[in-house]
Amino acid sequence: MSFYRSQSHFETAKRYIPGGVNSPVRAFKSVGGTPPFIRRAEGAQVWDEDNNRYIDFVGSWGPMILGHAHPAVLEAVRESMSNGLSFGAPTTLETELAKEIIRRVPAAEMVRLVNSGTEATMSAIRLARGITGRDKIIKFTGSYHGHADAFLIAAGSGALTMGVPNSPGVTKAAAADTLLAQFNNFESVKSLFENNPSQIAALIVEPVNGNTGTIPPADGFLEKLRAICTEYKALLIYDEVMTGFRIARGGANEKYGVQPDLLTFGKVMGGGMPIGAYAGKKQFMEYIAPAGPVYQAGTLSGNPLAVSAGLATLKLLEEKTYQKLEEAGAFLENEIQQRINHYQWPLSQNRVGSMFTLFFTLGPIRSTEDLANVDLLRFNKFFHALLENGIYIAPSQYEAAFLSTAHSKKDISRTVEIMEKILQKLF
Ligand code: KE4
Repeated sequence: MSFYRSQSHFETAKRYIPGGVNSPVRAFKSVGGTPPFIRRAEGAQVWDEDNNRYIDFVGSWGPMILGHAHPAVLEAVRESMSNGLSFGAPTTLETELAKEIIRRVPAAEMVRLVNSGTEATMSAIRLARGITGRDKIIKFTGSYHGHADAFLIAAGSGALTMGVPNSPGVTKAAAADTLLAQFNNFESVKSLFENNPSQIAALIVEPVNGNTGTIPPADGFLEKLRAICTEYKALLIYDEVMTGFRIARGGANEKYGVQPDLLTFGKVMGGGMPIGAYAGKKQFMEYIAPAGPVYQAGTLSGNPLAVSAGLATLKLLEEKTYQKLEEAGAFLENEIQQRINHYQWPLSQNRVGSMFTLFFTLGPIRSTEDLANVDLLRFNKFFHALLENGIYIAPSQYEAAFLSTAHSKKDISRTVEIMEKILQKLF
């Protein structure tokens, strides 16, 4: 494969944009090499500027659950934009999307739309602090909740990938209010509450961790988080920016049946357009301005095009769609597992529905800490060999890969065959 044009575009971009990208993880810094500049995408495939074609498992980091350029989603955006792009005034479309989220998500009684997952999580934290009058929050090492100061402490995703889980520019005061626990280690949560009994406003958790690779909650873990937040009168916040409408019709809230107080969303709910949301019990959400005193605002919040793309996407995501995604995910996982067992490769994998990660270390992987010995050198070689063979996974061991309804069984079989050939050479 030639990456000549992308290399030239990357050199140019670096002259005008920090690192040549508008989000760090896209720059291939940890895996090395040049990121393909994507020209177009359709279904499960993307093409770069050198006209290389890839089966795409990044899916724009989660939103593209229906595959790229789905006709119904494009049509919804076309129709919406013929009426204008943005009004800065309420529209019925926003009410429709709020109602659709409430129909799906058991703990959502009210919704506020914003423009990104980061806006959703930072607003949810501010709301929890406003309601409780408390300052501290608990997050988990390796989890990523966007780039607001409070979260860039032992953060996952790009922060972990780039080796900067604690970012410069985050003040000591901000960092002091963020307490760290270990995912799937309830004792680490319990001791934080015992040592800060009336200071914790909220615990924010990715109910399925997606930002140190895919890590499902241990049995009973979410129930214990619910119980201890209730006991200490802290709010339980589910960050479902990645899992929302991805792992089930009502996300992790529906799948695991535990009721958080607030939830955050993004990605899938916008079908690829810039959007986010936070939601929760009416008694909490009515603290948000202008209904209540906790301020949050946004020029393009509820943008009609983004909302139209989101509504069109959600309308095509019904129970049977998730069953199909589960079947596809299980097929992929079994095909890979058969080969891991046959060749005895030191690899493990986690999967929840259509999000999954192949770890270059032995499992089980239950928290970031279990990734201490991950073989990043081999992962990087694996990544580039896949790319050379037309398979595009996330350029980081600390991310999830995503299946869409556009991935065929043939795409999956071909991907596994290519993986097998590469791994036979790597081990
Ligand atoms: P955004 O601000 O990027 O829309 O959402 C932040 C966010 C919040 N919560 C969770 C659980 C998330 O996964 C994210 C964003 N995810 C990363 C990839 N794991 C986005 C990719 C990127 O940073 O470019």
